[in-house]
Amino acid sequence: MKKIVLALALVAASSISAFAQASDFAAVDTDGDGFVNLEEAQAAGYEFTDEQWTEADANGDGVLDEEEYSAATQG
Ligand SMILES: [Ca+2]
Ligand SMILES: [Ca+2]
Repeated sequence: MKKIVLALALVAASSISAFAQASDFAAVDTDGDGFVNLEEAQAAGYEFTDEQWTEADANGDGVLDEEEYSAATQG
């Protein structure tokens, strides 16, 4: 059972990175308001903890602008 879970986690991790490379800010910003909120980020396959989200949201407005998004998702 543990092996299955691990395998699924690996598949999920590899598909997330593949998607991240193929996607850009505009694609993740599905409602087109110019910001990526946590729901949009999660829908795109990113998994942010509250802590990670707070850290990524440099100006603290609760959403990521393109600059914050790039910084959070690259590297
Ligand atoms: Ca948005
Ligand atoms: Ca922000």
